Formats: sequence, C-alpha cells, structure tokens
Amino acid sequence: PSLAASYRSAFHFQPPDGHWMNDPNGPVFYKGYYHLFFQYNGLAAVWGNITWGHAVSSDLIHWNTGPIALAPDEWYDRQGVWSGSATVLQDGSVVLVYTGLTNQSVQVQNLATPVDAADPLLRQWKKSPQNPVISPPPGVNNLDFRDPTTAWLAGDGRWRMLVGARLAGSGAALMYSSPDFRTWTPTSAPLHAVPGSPMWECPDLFPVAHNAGLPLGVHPAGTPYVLKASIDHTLTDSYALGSYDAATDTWAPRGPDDVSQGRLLDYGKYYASKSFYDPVKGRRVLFGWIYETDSQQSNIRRGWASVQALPRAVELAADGADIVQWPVAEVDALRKHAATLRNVTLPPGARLELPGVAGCQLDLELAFTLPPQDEAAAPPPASAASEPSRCSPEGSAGGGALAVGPFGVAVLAAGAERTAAYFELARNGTAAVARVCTDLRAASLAPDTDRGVYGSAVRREGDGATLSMRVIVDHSVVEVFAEKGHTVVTTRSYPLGAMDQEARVFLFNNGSNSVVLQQATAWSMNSISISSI
Ligand code: DQQ
Repeated sequence: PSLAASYRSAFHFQPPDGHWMNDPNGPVFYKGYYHLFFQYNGLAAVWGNITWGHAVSSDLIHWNTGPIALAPDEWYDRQGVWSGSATVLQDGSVVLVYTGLTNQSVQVQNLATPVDAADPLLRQWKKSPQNPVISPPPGVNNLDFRDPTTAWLAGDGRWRMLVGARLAGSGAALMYSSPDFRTWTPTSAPLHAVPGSPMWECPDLFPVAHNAGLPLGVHPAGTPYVLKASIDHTLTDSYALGSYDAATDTWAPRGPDDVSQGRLLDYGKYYASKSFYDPVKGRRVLFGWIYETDSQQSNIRRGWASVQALPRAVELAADGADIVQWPVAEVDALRKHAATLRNVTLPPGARLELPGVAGCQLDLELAFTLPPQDEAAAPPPASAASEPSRCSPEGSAGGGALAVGPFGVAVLAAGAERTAAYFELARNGTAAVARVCTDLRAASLAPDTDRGVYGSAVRREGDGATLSMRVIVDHSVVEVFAEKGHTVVTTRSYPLGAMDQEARVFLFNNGSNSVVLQQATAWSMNSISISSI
C-alpha cells in the first residue's frame, strides 16, 4: 500500500474523498440519526474554501457522508462558512448557527434550517433571510468574533448562546439571549473572560455529573459546569470546572485553575472540540479535531488532512475534582481477536513483545502494579518539583531522576521506529506525581515529522498501587486515555517502516524499579467503510 493509504485512519471519521477537514461542527441527534458537520475544503488538502461537510451515523462510529450542508454563497459568508453548532428547538426542529466571514472580512453569526424537516438525513439546508443575526459588538475586532455554541432555554424562557471572542485584550465567551431564536441581544456582561488570554475559539459550556450526562438548560445551583475554550496560539483546548450563575449569566471557576490557565482536554494534537447531549443514551459526547503534524507538502501528497477523534463520553470524576473522558462504548464493537497477558514482572530494562498482536488498528488496555514506594530510597526531586505536571524531556529512555518508570508500551514499532506511551512517577516534595506521556522522538525516520514528548500529570484512581491506560492506534493516530480518562494524550505518528503488519507492540520498563504488568488485553480493530448517501 502507498504511504497515503497506510497513514489513513480505518475507524476514525474522515471524508471518504480526502481533501481537508478541521473542526467538528453542529453535532446533534435528530430523528434517529447522529449528525456531524465539519469544516471541509473539498478542493484540496489545505485549509481554505471552507464549507460545512456533513456525515450521518446511527452509532457514532459508522458514518456516511451527505452533500455539503453549507457553502459560501451569500455576501455574509462569501469568505467561508466557519464553525458553529446545532440546537433542537422545543417543537423538535433543528437550527444551525454558524459564523460567516463576509465579503468585507467581518465575522457574523448566521442561521440555517433544513429544507425538509421530515428528512431524517437532513440533506438540504437553507439560510435564513434574516442573516446575519449577530455582528461584532463594540470592543471586539471584526476578525475576533466566532464559533457560536448550541443554545439553551433559560429560566426566563429566553434562549442563551455563547460566541467566542477577544474583548479588549481578553479571551472571552460572549453571551447572547433571544426570545425567538431570530433576534439576539448581548447579555450585560460576557459569560466569562480571562485578562491577557488570546482569542477564545470554539467555546463550549456544559453541565457535568458523575456517571451521567446532562442536557443544556436549567440545573440546580451548584451543578458543576465545564467551560472550554480553544486557544489558537497553542492549538490546545483548555478547560476549567466552575459554577454557572443563572441570575447574572456568568460563570466562575471553582478552583485556582481558570480557562486558558489550567487543564487541557487533551495534551496532544487535539483542537476545536465540541460536545452535544445524546438523548438516546443520556450522555455528553465530545468530538474533536486531530490535526496533522507533518508538513503541508506531505498532506498535499497524501491528498487528505486531519481526522475526527473517536467521540468521547465526558463525565464528572467520582470525587468531583476533574472530568474523565472515555471513548463511547460503541467503539468496543469494532474489537476482534483479543490477546491477553497476565501477571508479568517487568524488571528494569525489560522489553517484551506482546504476543499475538501486531498492526496499526489496535485497542490496548493495560494495568500495571507499582512497587511499594520507599521514601528513603527515592531520588531527589530534581526538576520535577518545579514543574510536576510536565513529562520529562528525556522521554521514554529513562535515566533521569524518576522514582518509578518510565514504563509502558511501544506501538507502531519496527526497526528504529516506535511510539511510546508510558507512565513515569516523579517526586514532588514527599508525594509522587504520576504522569502519562507519549514520546514521538523515535516515532518516524521521516525528516518532516514531530519528535515531541507530550503528556501531563494524571490523577490516580483508587489507592494508587496500580496505573492503567488504554491506547487506541489507528494508523497515524495514537490516543492514550490514562486512569479511566483523567488525562488524555492524542498524537500523530508517520513511521516509514513500522506500518501495517510490520508494526509490533512491546511492553517496556526503562526505570530502575520493577513493575508488574497486571493485565494487558489487546484487540485488533475492524475498519469502517464510509460512503456517500
Ligand atoms: N476554525 C474555524 C473557525 C474556528 C477555527 C475556521 C478553529 O471558526 O475559530 O475553519 O480551528
């Protein structure tokens, strides 16, 4: 197979005809189908000529694409149909709100509705004669006003919606209200802003609960809300947990972390995420854009760029201190041919091939037992004390001042190439901080690829004696979910040799203490086929 085919995802969504895709837009469940729209250039594998592509699924995993839903054909979106959201109104009808870049280079918000509301596949859309319905307010630059959220009905019977912005030097989520979904007026203050933060793209505000999902709308005071913003300077999705005050239409963080200054939804190459409430399974589901990390020439040569991440269910952690993200259960239906390994000690320097598993379409679940922590023998804190959350720049090689590890799994491994997903424990004062990391330093011998080390601290479940991770490999995509999804790291690998059936899986321990592999289960994964409807 050609390199282009080998890197192409087999069970992550991407348009069947290739070309360019970026942000997920307007996810919604309507008349028995999940709909996903996406920023799409059907002419080339580069950003530009942005339309809304459209895909439909009955299980969030198997998709078929429909015709382009929205194209730049009006003065108010002539330079691009940019990101936005879908809202289901009280009568069950659906409305899209999206950003148009006008012929005068102004970002405005526009409405579109189905041509035939009875069509469950929602193949044709018409734009509202009232467009544009919102223009940049005073204090907001014409190019800093975009990405409307799904709207919700507030206690006063009016709709609320957010728009990302930069307002007087602050990244901000502006709030608008409407009695009829046509006439929108700004609320008296932004929902939230962080002074000095860059522009907030693709804001998302949603309530969270443990073991459940919550729809947008009115919830009891004290319900935790995630506020997320996409920070374009770093191409990262930053979030914080906070409280939404319905009386003032404002949100405030609950802890020291604020949006753009706290945790990331994903510590790898994941951006512009957007959630929706799935009424079928009562869960909140998050889509996100996994971008390419090699050169634009490589994208053009391959003829396609970007995939959508596997949809993730998002919940509040049991102790309420953070959120957990986990691939929706429907992903498990793609699993076949399991191989299992139990109770294997990995001494320092261990490198053990996982038998019966190879290839580029894998789902691995690994649990490790840690050695008892001997405080006295622990090495000095070293750099870990100053930056406890950052992965060691040495990557998976070890030899640093770690208490335990690095230990974990190498995937897409053959010859000198491998992508390592692993844990390391660093001393932070008297506590040990666990971090989950992905090391791309040896991921590819190709000259134009990323050689970074990505990851962050992970909150440990239970008594801290075990650490678990799930690693999903789909050709060039590697998604790592640590400790039930407290920390997620998604990266891209473009090996020259470690592809297709050449790619092997190894367990390793490059630390100075033994760890025990409690259990490894590895599945090879079926492909999906995506065609047009
Ligand atoms: N992508 C869209 C914008 C959004 C950005 C344009 C985020 O609406 O702000 O393709 O990736």
